[in-house]
Amino acid sequence: MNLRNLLTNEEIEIELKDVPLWKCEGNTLVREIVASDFPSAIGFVNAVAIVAESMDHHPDILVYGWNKVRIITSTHSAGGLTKLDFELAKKIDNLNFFK
Ligand code: H2B
Repeated sequence: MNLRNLLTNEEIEIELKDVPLWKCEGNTLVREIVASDFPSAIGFVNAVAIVAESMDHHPDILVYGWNKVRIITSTHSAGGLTKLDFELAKKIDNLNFFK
């Protein structure tokens, strides 16, 4: 199975069960984080950047309201969600950055 193949709605529903911190918004996968402070939010963003670069799969990242981070992933080349987005989500969760 090609990781960059577009998933069906049924496949997305199944994948979502493995990433309860994430929700589907349109054709993207989103996680919202409230960090304790700005440096912590930025530290998280840096950790996500390293994971994303290692996968060659790059989410949109929004830092706002001094301590909030919104991670938005979709596969641009496929025009929607693929297995790669869920792999990225799991790797970000496994960082366990906010204990
Ligand atoms: N990130 C995301 N989110 N979607 C892509 O389709 C994508 C990417 N493509 N990172 C990668 C880079 C591609 O441009 C390179 C050439 O592999």
